[in-house]
Parts: sequence; C-alpha cells; structure tokens
Amino acid sequence: MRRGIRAALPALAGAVVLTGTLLSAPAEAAGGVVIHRVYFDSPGTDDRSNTSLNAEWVQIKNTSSSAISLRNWVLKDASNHKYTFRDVKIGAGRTMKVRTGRGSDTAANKYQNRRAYVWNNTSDTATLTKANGTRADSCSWTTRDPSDKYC
Ligand SMILES: [Ca+2]
Ligand SMILES: [Ca+2]
Repeated sequence: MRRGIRAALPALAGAVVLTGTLLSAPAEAAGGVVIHRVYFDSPGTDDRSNTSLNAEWVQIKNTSSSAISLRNWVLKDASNHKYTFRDVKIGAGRTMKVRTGRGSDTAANKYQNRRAYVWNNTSDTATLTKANGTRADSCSWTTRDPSDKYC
C-alpha cells in the first residue's frame, strides 16, 4: 500500500501545479498599442523643410477597449534614434501620429522636433517599446514598399 501512495504523489503534485497555473494566468485584455502605418518617404523631394519632415511619420493605434498610458514608451528606428513619449494617453480605438519635424503636440499628433529625417526611405524598422522595455510592436519596410506601409 505504501508504495502505491508514493506513486500517486507525483501525479497529485502535478495536478496542484497545473491548477495554480490556470488560476494565476491573468485575463489579458484583448489588443494593445500597435504600429498601424508608417509614412517613411514624405511626398516630393526630401528638402528637409519642416513641412516635409512632418510628412514623415509613424502612426500608432490603440486596438484595445481602454485608454493606455504611453508615458516613457519609446519609438525608435534601426539606428536607435529614439523618441520617448511624454505623460500622454491614447484613447481606446484611437490613432496617433508621431511626426519627425517640429510642432506643438496635440492628442492626435506628436512631434519629434528633429531637423533631419529619421525613417530611412530604403529600408528601416520602427520599434515601439513599453516603459518597462518590452516590445509592443515593430514594423519593417524595404524599397519594395511604396512611400508608406500599413503594418
Ligand atoms: Ca524618410
Ligand atoms: Ca520624398
């Protein structure tokens, strides 16, 4: 009988571990903040005017059903040029453009305040990371894409 009890213990322990895993799994909210579209080659000649710089942008979208704080989230290119979000929120289902040039931030438009382009026309990767450093999303493009890409 003792041998039988001992043999049953590992199976019992396994059941406890499995139950614990199921109970501790968080009910993840569907969706999150993703990179929706990148306009990497602003229309016309790249003359470095502020208008042209601002026609180069990355559009992010909150696909979840609640507002998400972007404080200290980072948007960067393959060469590690970083844009750090201030203490702003993106509403449920809303989009937001991060434009390369100078301007005054609004709910829908943020400005990197750069005087040079950041998203390479040939190929590049935009990566969005959360405040804790984990990757929220990324999007890559090449010359096979037109001036913009839906990610
Ligand atoms: Ca560009
Ligand atoms: Ca251009």
